[in-house]
Amino acid sequence: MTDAPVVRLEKDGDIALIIVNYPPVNALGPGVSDGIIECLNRANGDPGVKAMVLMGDGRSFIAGADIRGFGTGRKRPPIGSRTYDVLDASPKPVVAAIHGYALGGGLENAMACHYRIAVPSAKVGLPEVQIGILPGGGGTQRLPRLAGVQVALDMITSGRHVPAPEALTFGILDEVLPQGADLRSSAVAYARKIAAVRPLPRVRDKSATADPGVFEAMRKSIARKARNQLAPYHCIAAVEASVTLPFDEGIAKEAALFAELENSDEAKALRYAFFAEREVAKIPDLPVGVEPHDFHIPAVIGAGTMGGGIAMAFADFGYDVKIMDATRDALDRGMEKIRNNYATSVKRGSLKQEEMEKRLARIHPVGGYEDLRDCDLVVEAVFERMDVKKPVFEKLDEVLGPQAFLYSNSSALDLDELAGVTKRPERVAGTHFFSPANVMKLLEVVRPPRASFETVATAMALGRKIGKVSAIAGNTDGFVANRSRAPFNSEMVILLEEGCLPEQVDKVMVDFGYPMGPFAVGDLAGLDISAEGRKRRAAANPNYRKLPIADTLVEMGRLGQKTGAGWYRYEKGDRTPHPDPEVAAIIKRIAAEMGVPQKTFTDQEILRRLLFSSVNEACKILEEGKAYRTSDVDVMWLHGFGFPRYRGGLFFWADGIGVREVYNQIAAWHQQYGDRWAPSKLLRDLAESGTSFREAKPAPFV
Ligand code: 3H9
Repeated sequence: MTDAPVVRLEKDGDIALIIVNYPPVNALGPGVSDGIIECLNRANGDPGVKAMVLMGDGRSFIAGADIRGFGTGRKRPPIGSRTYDVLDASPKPVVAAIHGYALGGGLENAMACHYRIAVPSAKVGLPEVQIGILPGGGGTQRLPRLAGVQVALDMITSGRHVPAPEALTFGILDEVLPQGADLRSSAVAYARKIAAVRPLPRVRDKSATADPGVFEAMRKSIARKARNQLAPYHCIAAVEASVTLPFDEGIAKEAALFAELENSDEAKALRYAFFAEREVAKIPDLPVGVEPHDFHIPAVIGAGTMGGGIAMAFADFGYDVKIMDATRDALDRGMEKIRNNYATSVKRGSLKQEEMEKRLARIHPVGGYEDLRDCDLVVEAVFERMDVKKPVFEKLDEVLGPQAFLYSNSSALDLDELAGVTKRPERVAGTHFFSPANVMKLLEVVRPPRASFETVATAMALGRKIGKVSAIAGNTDGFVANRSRAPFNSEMVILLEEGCLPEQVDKVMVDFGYPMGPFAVGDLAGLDISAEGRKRRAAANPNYRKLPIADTLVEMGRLGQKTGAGWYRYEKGDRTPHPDPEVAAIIKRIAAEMGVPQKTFTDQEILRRLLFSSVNEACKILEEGKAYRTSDVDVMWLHGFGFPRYRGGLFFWADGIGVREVYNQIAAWHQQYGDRWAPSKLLRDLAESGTSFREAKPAPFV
């Protein structure tokens, strides 16, 4: 850190430039708002200055309030003396000159300026809802006045980043500069052009109008997504105030609603998730100087569901990618599926036909290994069996240049064993995508013991480049995500043996915040997938807890949606799950054969049986040194399994209950159910020492 001021005043003739310099993203950290006000006052007091420009150094304009300051009791200036008020009251015009991001408090400051110009690559937005709060710097009052109520509602309840050209059409920006124009000199010229214009155009002087039905309609339209949350509704209420109240009263209403949200459980969880997502990208023991390698010609081996999805993920982010399969037939079928997937997006309106063609053209089917010679990065996604994968790796090792990286999309197999068939085990690691691979955000990067840091860092960077959240996992059966989830998957079926029904369990989990219940998800994925894994584990471990109900459904050919029946039954051409009396009868029969006593369950018992089993397993993973941080597990659950973000993640949620209570319950179930509930040592240590999951120290990564 240097002693350079976080905001400085420069002059270019009769124009003053107020420049924020608070790396890395110019958040409104300590001293920034005060600095802006001080510079503004100096410029207003300088008779040689006709107008001002507000801009940011480095990569952004202003990325918003300093999120680390929320919930800390940090004092904020009262309404009337905030930057927004001082900008409003400025007798000389101020031009906000935007590059990078103008988000949250950044855009709110820009809207309190008299003019806004931006480079074409800039993005603006009010993403506060994503951290459980609302725009508290006048955004809910100024944006509807500037861009209209509907645009304001859409932007504020979604938090999306709006590209500058679109923001121009909304009226948020006054001008988007031509490509390549220099922002600083253009802003100075713009300021000179408007310096004498009076009255000063102030957003607060405009009015916002809307049909009152708009707000109710918005509440209805977000109801499903905003389940269990307060912030999206408070956002709507605040925007409504822009229509029903004078500006100053609207600001007071916004502040009151903001105060209700700042320390809510939802805001705390979402702030935690924000920082956990940034932490997960860091490899703590990465030696200084190790950089990820760039790749130019990626390839995917296997054109099945996973391989096709992975190839789409590359193509979606602008990469040309080769794709290969064992036979021409399989490859053709894979390409057909890819085309159909894109066509579905076009039909739904989420993709333009022209964009579909561009993406398809980036996916290059190739006939054999010879065609892969020039590839520098390969993701293997063939059938999940070691004896199928090994020959593929042998062949890749033989054909590809020595610098090429070989990654496997395995979801559970021993990658060290796989690496062992090559002469480059240091260049072999896992890139475990989640299905559908072009949609799901999580990329689990698996680090087998011989993989080099370059190999792991390159996989992490690969994820980032194709829009994924990359998280590192150790080489353990099921890695981190699936291994921590596995007990949940068993427990949900064991609950059926004890008297639950799939629809009852699903309802509890949907009420908790999952987009779908776990049984409905099972039907979507196909029940044969997990049956394969169970078979493999049962063969390897005589004490493996069998799940006769799940096995029976698979034996009956009830494989899920694809066969019209699984845990639920499905009408032809419809994905709605219907509870099935036949399943209820099977459950009853098997439970009786097993002699399991039947009981009724509360929602809380169901929830805890599922999630505590995973908390315990995740603790075992940490004590074995197979994950770096508890928060990494949370990120995996958010992006791999649809865990509700406003609950932070598995461990964050469990911390809300308390380590001691979690441990006591697990210990009690250990007594009742036996070994599968044996508490992990780490969990016991945490409970005994009163340490939270967040503060837990995992064993060194191995
Ligand atoms: C707000 O404005 C409230 C107001 O309405 C009124 C209040 C009264 N604060 O994401 P990156 C850190 S709420 C603190 O990797 P990128 C981040 O943790 C705010 N820190 O970069 C990371 O640190 P580290 C509304 C922040 O280029 C580093 O910067 N604004 C903040 O991939 C780099 O971040 C938002 O919600 C912050 N506001 O993406 C915007 N922002 O290196 C939140 C970033 O130690 N920010 N950091 O891990 C973002 O969405 C992305 O950071 C951004 C850049 C898109 C800007």
